[in-house]
Amino acid sequence: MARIAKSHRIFHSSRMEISLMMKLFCHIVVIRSTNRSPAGFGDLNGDDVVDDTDVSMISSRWNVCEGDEDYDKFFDFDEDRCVTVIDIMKIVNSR
Ligand SMILES: [Ca+2]
Ligand SMILES: [Ca+2]
Repeated sequence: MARIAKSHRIFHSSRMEISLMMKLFCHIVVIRSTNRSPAGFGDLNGDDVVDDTDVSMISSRWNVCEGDEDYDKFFDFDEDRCVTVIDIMKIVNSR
């Protein structure tokens, strides 16, 4: 019984992750179609636009957590000590 409950949780978690990734993908498509965005919070490289470069900068650090070699607190906007899809979505949504 516990094994079934555990596998259900994993399946449910995977479905949530897929849903979040689909939302991220849709936002990236929108960014690519507009190509440029006004600068603001999401301008990670300071070039006065929020674009694919900024999204790529944070996406390359996806699932990097405190203690990992590539962890940089700069990209951990919700300060949960990991760069997750939530941090990435903040950049995607800041365009
Ligand atoms: Ca930028
Ligand atoms: Ca985070």
